[in-house]
Amino acid sequence: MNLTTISIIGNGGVGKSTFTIQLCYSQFIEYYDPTIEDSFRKQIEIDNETLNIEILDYHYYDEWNNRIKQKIYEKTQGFIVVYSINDKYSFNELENYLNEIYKYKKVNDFPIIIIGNKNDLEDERQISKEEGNEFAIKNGCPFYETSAKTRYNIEETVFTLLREIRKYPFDLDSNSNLNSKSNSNSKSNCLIF
Ligand SMILES: Nc1nc2c(ncn2[C@@H]2O[C@H](COP(=O)(O)OP(=O)(O)O)[C@@H](O)[C@H]2O)c(=O)[nH]1
Ligand SMILES: [Mg+2]
Repeated sequence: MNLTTISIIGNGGVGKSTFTIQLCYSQFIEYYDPTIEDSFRKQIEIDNETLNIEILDYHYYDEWNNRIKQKIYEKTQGFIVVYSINDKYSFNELENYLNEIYKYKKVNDFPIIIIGNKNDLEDERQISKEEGNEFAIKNGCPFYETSAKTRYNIEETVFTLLREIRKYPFDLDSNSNLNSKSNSNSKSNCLIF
């Protein structure tokens, strides 16, 4: 069965697990044990096609040895890179996550979507939507603000990433991305919702 593997990464507390559970089970959870490292599966109907997706929601990257990380990054076909609109620090870290992807994938372009989560917390906002959008444009990635609480833009995010993955010239045999090094044309235009 054809499986599309997506990893969700970003600082602790930005809502990665909540996002994943909202997507897969349509539930908002206040607390999810941050030590649980998990993968979730879901069938998604997109553009008249049924896709099986696997979302890897892993934690504490920094403490991992590189081999485990390498394995996970290797099988990932698209990344959701998350910050939280009420946490400037998580926004400032985005660049490191992107660089890490490019380092492990040995490419300078890959299916990545950037999301500013917790957009229901308007009163606590530290990063404007424009700042998020500008960062995404600079890095050639689609961008959404989302709320894993209200489900705002959760499915749209995943649909857009799946379309990015479909456009990307993965090597069909190995599922790697050998062809993509010089392929900067496939970078998407930025979307803001
Ligand atoms: N208000 C609000 N809270 C959220 C949202 N997403 C996550 N949270 C809360 O933020 C906290 C951390 O979320 P979690 O998914 O564990 O973060 P992770 O460490 O990135 O996996 C939890 O208390 C969640 O309920 C959101 O979109 N809005
Ligand atoms: Mg988590």
